[in-house]
Amino acid sequence: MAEIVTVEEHVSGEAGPALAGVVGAIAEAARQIERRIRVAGLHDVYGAYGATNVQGEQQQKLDVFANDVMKAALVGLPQVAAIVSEEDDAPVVFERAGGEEPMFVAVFDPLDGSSNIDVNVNVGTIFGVHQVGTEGVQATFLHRGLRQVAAGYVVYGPSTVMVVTTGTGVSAFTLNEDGVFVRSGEAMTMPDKGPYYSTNEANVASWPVVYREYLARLVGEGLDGQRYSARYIGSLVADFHRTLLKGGVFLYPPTEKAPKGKLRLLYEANPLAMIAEQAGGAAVNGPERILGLTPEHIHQRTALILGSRCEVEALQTAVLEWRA
Ligand code: AHM
Ligand code: MG
Repeated sequence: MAEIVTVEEHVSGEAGPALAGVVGAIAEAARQIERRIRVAGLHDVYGAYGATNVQGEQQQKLDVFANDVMKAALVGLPQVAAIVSEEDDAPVVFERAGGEEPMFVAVFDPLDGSSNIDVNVNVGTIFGVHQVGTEGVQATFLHRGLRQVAAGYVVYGPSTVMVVTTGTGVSAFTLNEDGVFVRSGEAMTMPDKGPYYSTNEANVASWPVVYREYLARLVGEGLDGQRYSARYIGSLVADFHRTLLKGGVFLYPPTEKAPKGKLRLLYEANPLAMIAEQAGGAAVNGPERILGLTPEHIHQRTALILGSRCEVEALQTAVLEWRA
C-alpha cells in the first residue's frame, strides 16, 4: 500500500514545521468549508449575505462563512503575523511577540467563483504565503509574487483537491473519507501545450484587439497546426486546475468594464502563477510576468493569462509586438 502523507507532513518535509503549520491550518479550514458546501442545500447557506465587500461585490453567505473559517484557523497560529482576504477591506494584523521563529503573512480568496456557489458547480479557495522580512509586516503585503514561500488552492468538486507548492515543485492532496488531505500527486507538470482555451467569450468585443486576434488564431489556424477547443466554468480554480492537468490557456484580458482586468493580483493571480511556473507553465498580465509585478495596493486587479508555456508565450509575444 502506498505511504500516506498528509499535506502538513509534506510541507514540513519541504519547508519546515512553521510554514507547514500555516498550510495545515488552511487545509483544516478547507476541510470545514468542504463539509459546509457538500450539504449546502440542506441548510440555509445559499444566497446573498446582504452586504457588499470592498470590491463592490455582493457577498454570498458561503463567502462570509469561508472567510470566517479561514481567519479562525489562522488567528491562532503564533507564526502568522497578518492576513489579507478578498472579503476584508484592510489587512488584519495580529499582535505577536516576535522572536527567532519565522513569521508569515497569508493572503487568500476564501471562496472563489461566487457565481457558481449556489448552483453546485466547482468553487475554490486560493492562498499565498509570504515570509515577513526585516522591512516589517506592512511591507510584506506588497511583496512581489516572486517572494511567496508557499502558494496553493483547493478545488471543491467531485473530489476535493488541494494543490500546493513551496517553490520546489507542485503536489496535490485529495481529501479522504476521514477529512484528511492525503498526497495524491507529486512533481506535477503542465503539458507544454494543450487542447483548450478558457475564457469568458462574451467579453470578446471589449477586449484589446491583440487579444481578439490571439483568440481568432487559436480557433482558426491554431498554434503549430493545433487548433483549440473551448472550456469555461467561470470558477478560476476549476478552470486553472483543468489547465494544469490537461494544458492550454486561461485568459481574463482587460475589458471595457474592467480595464485593469478583473482578477486580483495578491490572492488570485500570484498563487496560481507560482503553481503554473513550478509546473513548467507560465503566467503574464499581457506584457509582463505576473510574479514580477510590484503591487501598489492589496486588492489590485490584473489581467491574467495563465497556462501552458507555449500558449502563454505566444500571447506575450503578440502583446509585446502590438505595443512596440
Ligand atoms: P469572485 O472572486 O467574485 O468569485 O470572482 C472571480 C471569478 C473567477 O473565479 C472567475 O475566473 C471569474 O470571476 C469569472 O468571471 P466572469 O463571470 O466575468 O467570467
Ligand atoms: Mg475571487
